[in-house]
Amino acid sequence: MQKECIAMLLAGGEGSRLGNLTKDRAKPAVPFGGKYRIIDFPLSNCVNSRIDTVGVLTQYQPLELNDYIGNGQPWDLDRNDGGVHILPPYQKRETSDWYKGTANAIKQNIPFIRQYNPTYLLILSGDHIYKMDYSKMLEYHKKKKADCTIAVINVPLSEASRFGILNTDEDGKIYEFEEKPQKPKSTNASMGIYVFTFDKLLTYLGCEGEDTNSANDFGKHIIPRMLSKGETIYAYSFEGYWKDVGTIESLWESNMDLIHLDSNILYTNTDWKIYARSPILPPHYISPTASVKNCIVSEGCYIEGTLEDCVIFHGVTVEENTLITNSILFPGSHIKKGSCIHYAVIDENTAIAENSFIGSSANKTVLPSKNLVVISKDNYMEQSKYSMENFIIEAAEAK
Ligand code: ADQ
Ligand code: ADP
Repeated sequence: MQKECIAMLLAGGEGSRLGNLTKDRAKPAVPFGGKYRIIDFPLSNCVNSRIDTVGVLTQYQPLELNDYIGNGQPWDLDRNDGGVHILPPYQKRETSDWYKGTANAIKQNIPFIRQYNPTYLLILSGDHIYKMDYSKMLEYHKKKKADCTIAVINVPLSEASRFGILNTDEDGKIYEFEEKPQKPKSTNASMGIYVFTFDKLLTYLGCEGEDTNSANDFGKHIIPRMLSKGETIYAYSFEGYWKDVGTIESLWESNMDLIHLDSNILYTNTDWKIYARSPILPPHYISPTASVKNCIVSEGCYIEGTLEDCVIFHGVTVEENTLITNSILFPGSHIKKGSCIHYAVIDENTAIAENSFIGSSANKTVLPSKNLVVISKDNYMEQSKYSMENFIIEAAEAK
């Protein structure tokens, strides 16, 4: 079987900065945007870009992610010829090894890739929210006769040291790349999305005589080494919405972006569909006692209280005399009578007791990033346990 290009989706990072939300699920399996999981975005982008073969590299807490992806049917990736394949690190018996980094994870799965004999390999991250046509990036890579092409976006200088930062000549050819520099020399940031000419990548993964020990990571090792050896690396500029949702703050912000018209990607460009595995639930019900403003409310919800600026996932119950603002309620959470919740993320199947007060002040001038509260999965919060002080402690632990 020969495919021109297949995708490898890196879904195995620990995601420690998402705190309790990734305690027992991998980062790409974290719920997002009312009915999705983060991984729906790159998987849907693949299908929409006509890339029909995707290897998903898992590592930490893969169970929920595996269950979610299943046979790939929601993304139309349940195929005999290609489709989606979950690749855990213990697959190969003899050289079974924990992935040592992003490039090492690819290297350990070369036998999988070779089955398709691809000319090009697309490498994706499992923790980004965006809509992107990878086929255009691939065309650009071919046109430039590049060895590697990196998708690049402009970021604020204050955030640049979180990214791989690069400089290009007028034609877009990269001559300088630094992974997470302390003093960034530009605001052109790598999105961690790469197209490689596969044969060339093999050389640098240490498969053909190269020293292997320092080839574990794309940003730290592979890209700098290719540049130093004079390989042709191009920047592919991306201008749409893109967010790395690796922290609680960025995850919260990206959810909130969905309820603000200028930054919304769900209700714009709707031809570019984002697919998800959805539960079969009745439509949401809003009672006469309820007030709902500027919210996403998903199926199977039962709302009797007041909601403002919230993202509410499926199967959530909000009882009467409640006030919930600037918050995200994950599937199956249940907010009981008389409770107030502000600037919080309530994880799956969490019941909040009557008359609880959760989160920081409802005063919108308070900076949410300092005060976001995360209430962990499958909890039943007793009112007494949660004084205001406790919330602040929980928020600090979540970071
Ligand atoms: P980071 O996101 O910090 O920077 P990294 O932690 O290597 O890079 O993770 C990249 C992706 O791979 C994530 O989705 C992560 O979950 C996953 N991953 C990490 N280790 C893995 C492993 N061992 N097995 C499987 N998956 C793994 C990268 C680039 C920067 C760029 C940013 C953009 O290195 O140059 O600016 O992405 O977000
Ligand atoms: P975080 O939110 O903690 O930065 P990421 O998903 O971005 O989470 O990845 C966590 C870090 O752990 C990354 O630097 C990644 O390379 C590293 N990592 C992932 N798997 C392993 C492993 N098996 N051994 C060592 N480091 C790993």
